[in-house]
Amino acid sequence: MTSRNEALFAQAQQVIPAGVNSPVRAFRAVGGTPRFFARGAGPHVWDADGKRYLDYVGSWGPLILGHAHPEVIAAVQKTAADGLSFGAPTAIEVEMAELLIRRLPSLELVRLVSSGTEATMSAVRLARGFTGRDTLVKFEGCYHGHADALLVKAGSGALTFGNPSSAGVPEGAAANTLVLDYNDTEGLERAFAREGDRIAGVIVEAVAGNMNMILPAPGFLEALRALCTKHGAVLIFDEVMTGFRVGPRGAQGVYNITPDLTTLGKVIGGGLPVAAFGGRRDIMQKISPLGPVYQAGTLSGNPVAVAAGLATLKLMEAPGFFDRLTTSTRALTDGITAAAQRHGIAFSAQSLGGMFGLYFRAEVPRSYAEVMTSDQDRFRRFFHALLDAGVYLAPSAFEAGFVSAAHSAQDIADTVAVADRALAALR
Ligand code: KE4
Repeated sequence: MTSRNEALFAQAQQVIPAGVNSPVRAFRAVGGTPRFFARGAGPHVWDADGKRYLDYVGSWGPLILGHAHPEVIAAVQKTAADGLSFGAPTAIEVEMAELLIRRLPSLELVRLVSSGTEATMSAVRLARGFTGRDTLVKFEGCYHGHADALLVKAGSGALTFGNPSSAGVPEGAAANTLVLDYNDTEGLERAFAREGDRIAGVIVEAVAGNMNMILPAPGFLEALRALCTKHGAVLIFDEVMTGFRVGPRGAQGVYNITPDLTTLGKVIGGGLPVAAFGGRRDIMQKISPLGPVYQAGTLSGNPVAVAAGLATLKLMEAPGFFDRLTTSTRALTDGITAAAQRHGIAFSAQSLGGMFGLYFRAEVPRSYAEVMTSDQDRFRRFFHALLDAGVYLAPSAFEAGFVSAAHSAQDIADTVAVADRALAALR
């Protein structure tokens, strides 16, 4: 009997490329049929067949309170009843900007946009406009959305400019992007020694979450900060994923580094399209219409979306919010690691705040090269065993996972028990 998921997937592929509106949703990294979700509540989602799952994707990070939090839904309904969009300033956008600036001391001015891609694309253009330079530095394995200048893979040799990592990106759009190795401080120093006064900016995931989760090596972010300061390059922390996820002040708060610009998304929209870029006043004042760097958006700061984000961020101010989230995320990773050890499976895991990484390799990876040695076949089998048992992980060995405030200690224990049975079958 064909499941509704299979029927919907067949139908979707007739009208949407690969049946999905974002590639990772197509399950190509794990195989099988994507689940079409019909409903979410708290830590759970239900697919088109009515099957329930504990959700550890949370829409790729935004749903830090869990699905359909009553106060978030109420804020959205109330705001929507007064109109969906005006294309004109609204008070709620000011309230959101003021809250973001209160929470992140590195923000002096902030502009709201509708996606992480828009935020990073705008921040890169702003860094180039502010410095009058063209060269951009990014790191292999870090993902910053799909703007042309950021769809670039490392050049053929060390310190060579990048090549497009996607069809449709002109050579010229990649020619100014230098792709370095994440956590390679020496490589960074060599790049600045050679290109320093041509570097407009460096964009980095201060905690990487798009090559699975990789933490910055001791001294890496500090070196980045010092080199950007020395050479007048703009340091951009892409905190679309880590902002208000790994801690109350994002990765910049955990590592106590002040970037020049920060990009945000996901959590600040609470599940609706809100993202942002902001930072030093002297840089942000170059953005249109104050300055010469153009940037715009029909639905930027949309009041209904902002209402969801604002309600989410306010609910996260509850005393002990991050302590509880950190504890439950750590219980998940510690529990699965202990089970893997009992079964003699090469496995490691780590967490920071409400974000975690699971790796089918003996040691926690510290670089792109190391994470690429993970056993993808074991991950695929583990992923499907959990999916069949009602636990939904990110459908790729190279994505981070997310716990919400709605996941109870029992939910975490149940997940660990399911993982234990799945790991036993992997021996
Ligand atoms: P969006 O344009 O997808 O809103 O944000 C792009 C982006 C920028 N920066 C970071 C650090 C990000 O993680 C993302 C998007 N993350 C992926 C998950 N790995 C979104 C999921 C998807 O592409 O469907």
